[in-house]
Amino acid sequence: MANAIALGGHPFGQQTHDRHMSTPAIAGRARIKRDHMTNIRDSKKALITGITGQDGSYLAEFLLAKDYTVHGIVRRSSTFNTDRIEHLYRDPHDPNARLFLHFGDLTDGTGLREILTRVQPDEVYNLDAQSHVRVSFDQPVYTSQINALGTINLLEAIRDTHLPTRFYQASSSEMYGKAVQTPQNESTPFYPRSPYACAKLYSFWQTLNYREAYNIFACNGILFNHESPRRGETFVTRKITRAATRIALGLQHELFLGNLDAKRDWGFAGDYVQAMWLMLNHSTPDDYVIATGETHSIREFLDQTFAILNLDWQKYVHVDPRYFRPTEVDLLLGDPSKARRTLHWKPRVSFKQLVKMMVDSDLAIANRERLIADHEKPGASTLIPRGASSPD
Ligand code: NAP
Ligand code: G4F
Repeated sequence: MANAIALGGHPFGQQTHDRHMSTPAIAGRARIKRDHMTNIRDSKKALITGITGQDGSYLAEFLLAKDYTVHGIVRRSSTFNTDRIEHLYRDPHDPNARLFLHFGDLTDGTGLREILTRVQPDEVYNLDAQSHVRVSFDQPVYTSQINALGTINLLEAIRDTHLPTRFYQASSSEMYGKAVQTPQNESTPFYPRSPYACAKLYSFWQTLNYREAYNIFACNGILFNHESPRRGETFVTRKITRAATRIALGLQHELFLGNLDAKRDWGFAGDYVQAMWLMLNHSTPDDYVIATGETHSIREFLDQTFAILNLDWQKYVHVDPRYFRPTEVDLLLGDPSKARRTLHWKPRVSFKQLVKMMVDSDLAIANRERLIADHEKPGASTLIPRGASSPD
């Protein structure tokens, strides 16, 4: 259910100069507003790029619960792209508003400088990306512009503005690619296997270099795959839970996937955003692997998902080579001991709980779709094709 979120303008919305402060009720309200503005001034400020994505939405939630004022960069689009943060947003005129959005794009360095100068954040979380590995083979230049040059645009803006802001870079386990060692930790050499991973590697080293060259408090979180009910629908986990629940309700009959033998270390996104914050709030900047320390194949994910629904996935799943990647990452398994030791971080949600959480959420969505289908055409075919032409 998308609707309009107002963006831009002054980050704190309208100011509180009220010509009618003399009436007690309004004076009271003005005092509340003033108190709120004082609170806002005293609270820490975070700026999140990619706030409309899976991680951005969980991180915004997490920081708001910690009393931060949160600013997010949203790219302009002709349709609404703010669904995942709808529940957090309040009109900027609301005295309790603590989430503020700004139009911007990581390819626009001038715009980034302007936002940084206006917001003066204590912490910057760089989460935006063309985040789909398969798509990066089709759009390697675009992917590099966002995932590599976008980061340097942001780091340069921080350097130019001389802000003492702390910087988090969303690095990825994809950088291990054709892993030369298992499990992978902070010392494992990188071997990227996609335009996505090559671009992320560029940003990893730039982040580290800005830390060493300019003394910026900059950290890389090398995050292994993390999922949730808010995961984009073309990543394999969500593609499976969406399809399985729709199959269970007769809305779909088949599911086409690529390589079923790949293995991933899957955690819950809500747990992983806490690690991002812990990195920026530690005494020294550093790079950390964030993972569960368990790996599972796509087949195992299918087993778990379809078992919850009392279905046999072999009856519905077909392999379609169009989903194969020119170069695949066969096995990822992270060793998060450094994060456990130094940041006292550990994942809370198990693999089984994660799958159940995603199935429950998608079942609720499928039930709503079922109701609509029955209401619109009682007795007619209930098949609603989804993503038939999706390349990923
Ligand atoms: P996601 O759901 O795909 O979100 C990506 C975000 O980036 C969205 O808000 C998107 O905006 C924004 N974006 C894309 N291009 C942009 C541009 N040119 N300018 C401004 N914003 C742009 O990804 P995620 O799963 O939350 O991942 C967050 C970050 O962590 C990404 O950098 C990803 O590469 C990295 N990462 C993810 C995982 C994982 O397993 N999830 C693991 C390791 C690293 P729209 O909403 O408008 O599309
Ligand atoms: O869900 P995936 O698309 O995630 P992938 O490629 O591991 O990338 C995700 O995790 C990275 C961290 O390691 C992030 F940096 C990145 O931004 C993203 O969030 O694919 C997982 C595996 C792959 O081996 C893929 O080949 O699932 C396999 N797979 C099999 N069939 C499929 C499909 N993947 C997708 N997306 N769609 C399929 O039909």
